[in-house]
Amino acid sequence: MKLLVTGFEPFGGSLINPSELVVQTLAQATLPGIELETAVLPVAQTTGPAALIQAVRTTQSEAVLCLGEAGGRAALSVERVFVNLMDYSIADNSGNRITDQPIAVDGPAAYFATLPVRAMVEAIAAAGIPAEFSLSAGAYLCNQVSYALLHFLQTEALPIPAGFMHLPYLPQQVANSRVAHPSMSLETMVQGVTIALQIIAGTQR
Ligand code: PCA
Repeated sequence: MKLLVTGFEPFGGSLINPSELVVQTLAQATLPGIELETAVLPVAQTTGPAALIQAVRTTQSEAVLCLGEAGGRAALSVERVFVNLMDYSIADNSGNRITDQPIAVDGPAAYFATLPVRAMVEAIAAAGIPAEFSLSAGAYLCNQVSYALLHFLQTEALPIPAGFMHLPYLPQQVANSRVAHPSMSLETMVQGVTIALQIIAGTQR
């Protein structure tokens, strides 16, 4: 099965984004039964969603798992729902800070993820890796690209399961912080995302 997994470039003044490192690591991996396509998306209002949809079109992937950083979360966080709202709390990497705007003017209020989210969370947790559901992907780029992708797939009537997983900070992102933020090692994140991909592809043993 051909799967597309995407991450994001660093944003908000940070020099690293765990999702980019996870995607770069997975790009070197061999997963039996899975043909992995990868992309790293810009954290930008117009080019972020456009790059994702372009990657889906050009790779002709059969399912899509997008990844992004959610600093402060303690577990691999499988998003269930994406709302039709851009309400950025910080500017994107192009310097735009959009507030109170819909993503698609004529779109529905929200889309649910179409990946097997329960099986993903349960399989990751069963492997001893912290995993959880999340009912909000925020109102920034992670929510936006996911909503835009699901809206595109719905509009084009493409039966491609798609969804999003937020990742905690890496240890090196919090090591010198005065606040005690949770973190997870790159190796553990890669292991958890690999399990999610195996669930999506139906190749988990
Ligand atoms: N996290 C941001 C955007 C890019 C990323 O990795 C978010 O949660 O919206």
